[in-house]
Amino acid sequence: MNQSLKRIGVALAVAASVVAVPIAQSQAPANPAAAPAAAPAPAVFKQAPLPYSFDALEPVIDKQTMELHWGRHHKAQYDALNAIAAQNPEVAKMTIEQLHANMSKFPAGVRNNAGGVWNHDFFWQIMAPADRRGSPSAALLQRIVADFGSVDAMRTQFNAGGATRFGSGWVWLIVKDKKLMVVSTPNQDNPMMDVAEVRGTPIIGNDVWEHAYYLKYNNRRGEYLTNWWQVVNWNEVNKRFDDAMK
Ligand code: MN3
Repeated sequence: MNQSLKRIGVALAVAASVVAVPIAQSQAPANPAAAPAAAPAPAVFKQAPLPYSFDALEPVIDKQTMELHWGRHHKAQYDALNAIAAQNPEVAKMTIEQLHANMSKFPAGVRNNAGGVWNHDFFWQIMAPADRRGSPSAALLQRIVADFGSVDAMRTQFNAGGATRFGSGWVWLIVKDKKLMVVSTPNQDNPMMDVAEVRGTPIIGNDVWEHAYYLKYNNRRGEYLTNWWQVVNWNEVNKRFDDAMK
């Protein structure tokens, strides 16, 4: 059976269960067959596989957190964005980057889900297993020292930005006008969006939603922020820095 027939089958099964099952029952997790209901119609936006194993960032980020973060939270954002795209040709015809540049024209659902899609795609890439992490390039180090005084000072400012972000959001190291800056954004916003307070190109970013750290660190966001630097993929950060400085 091809994929579209499978999808139609799922959609029919879901439609039938929605009609047949009273609301009280449909809220109970009694019907495992209904689980694929979250799968959207034809996927315009496709989630890439995690570029390493779920336990590759242990002990800094635990396997279960990665499984839930990539497999549930990030996937749900792809599914929701695809569900919106299925109803909205304007969304379906744009890339994630084009959506970001035009975010002010779209409702909150696009902002939250396209933001979440981009943020996590980026996040997975700027972390790596131990043998692929590398170190900051000479050009990046020079820019960090010029803009912050030292790598430690940059990290301190970045960690403070993450620690003081009230509720959920992200902290970023961005390139803006060929200089580095630390900024933070609420929810799934990011500095690529036309609605961002400060716009720039992220080269490092950390997710400070509780789902990113709570299983292992509980409420200790500061400890997570400090430890997180151990898993940064400097090879990828260097590349993004070079591109942003062009
Ligand atoms: Mn997250």
